[in-house]
Amino acid sequence: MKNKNSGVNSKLIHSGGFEDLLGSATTPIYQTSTFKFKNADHGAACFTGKEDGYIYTRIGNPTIEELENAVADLEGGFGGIATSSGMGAITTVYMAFLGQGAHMVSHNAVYGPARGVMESLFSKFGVEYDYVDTTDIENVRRAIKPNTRLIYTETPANPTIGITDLKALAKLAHDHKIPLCVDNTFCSPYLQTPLDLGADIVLHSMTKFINGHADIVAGMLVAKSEDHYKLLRGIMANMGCNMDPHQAFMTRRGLKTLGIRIDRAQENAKKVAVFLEAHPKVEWIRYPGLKSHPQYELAQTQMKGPGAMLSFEVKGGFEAGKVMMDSVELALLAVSLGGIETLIQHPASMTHSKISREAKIKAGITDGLVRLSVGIEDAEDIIQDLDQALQKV
Ligand code: LCS
Repeated sequence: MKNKNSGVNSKLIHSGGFEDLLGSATTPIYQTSTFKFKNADHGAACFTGKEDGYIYTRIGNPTIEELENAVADLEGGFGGIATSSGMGAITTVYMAFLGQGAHMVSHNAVYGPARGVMESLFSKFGVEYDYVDTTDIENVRRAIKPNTRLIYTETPANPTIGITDLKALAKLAHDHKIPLCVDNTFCSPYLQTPLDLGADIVLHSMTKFINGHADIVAGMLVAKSEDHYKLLRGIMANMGCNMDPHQAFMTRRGLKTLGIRIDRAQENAKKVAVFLEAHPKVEWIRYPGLKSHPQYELAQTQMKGPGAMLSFEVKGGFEAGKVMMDSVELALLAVSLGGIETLIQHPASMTHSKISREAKIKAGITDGLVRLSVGIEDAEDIIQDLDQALQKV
């Protein structure tokens, strides 16, 4: 964008920097696997990096690049690396910083497969790890070892909605010369910009709020430094977890309405949270916009709003929660989150089922925890739906 001081909603629409020769208002879908060189010298120069030019879509593509530039601009980073999925972004980060004998400290309440892939796959290659509650920075301090090469967290965390102090965590990481990667999926850059708080890499499952329409799976990494950007881009391209041009077009389209979607979902979530907190059949609720949230004060300063994700437990635990989930009519009983439709799911048996029960309990993922992603329907209808489902309990 020409005006670097533009507001976030203007950036959502106009960032990316693509100027179409024919004047197309949207970035065209460059549905091609490869690109013609001007001549042999040009081809060789593209490969050495002496000249700019597209080579092959796994390495780079204009439609994908426009999305990468837009998200990097919103996050305030050097550059973005789009991936086939959020998991593609996670495995790229692990591959970039961890190898034989290296150690990672991560949050104990991260998206289930982010932990599962470490425990079942990376451990086979001699990578060590500790999962601790990063909402208490002292736990991270105690877990750091001489061979720690990556600190990784999610805030708010999936599914406990725990909030980690990113400024404090970045300081600790940098005191030990360790990079910090933050999964910003639950907020999106509309509500939180971790690089501004000291993180080195931001990660997204763009499947969620950024695309927002439950029709695309996609991921993104944004690096603050050029060195990290180059490292991550090379690994993404070599692992082949690149985005597809059509996927990029769809995600870029979703990104344009991120602001108005989050504003609306968040307003709904605030009303739903107040309703659930007062409901006699609800045992507890975690929502960053409620004073009852343990990190309420931190949320006020670190996030631009409390977002649209919450978790709660129905009195009577899992059995009661199950009755409720089976009784919703408007909300969809489905995994994923951050879309226009309200989604309800049970992390212990669904998104986090591959983690041992002991580890789940330690992380606060109780058997009765139900996660709600509040959509943009009418708030009254969402509340009425949850109310009728709770009455069946
Ligand atoms: N990070 C977070 C915080 C997530 O919630 C997810 C997916 C991922 C990364 C992975 O992204 P993906 O590869 O799916 O694009 N979370 C899901 C969830 O909570 N339900 O279904 C998927």
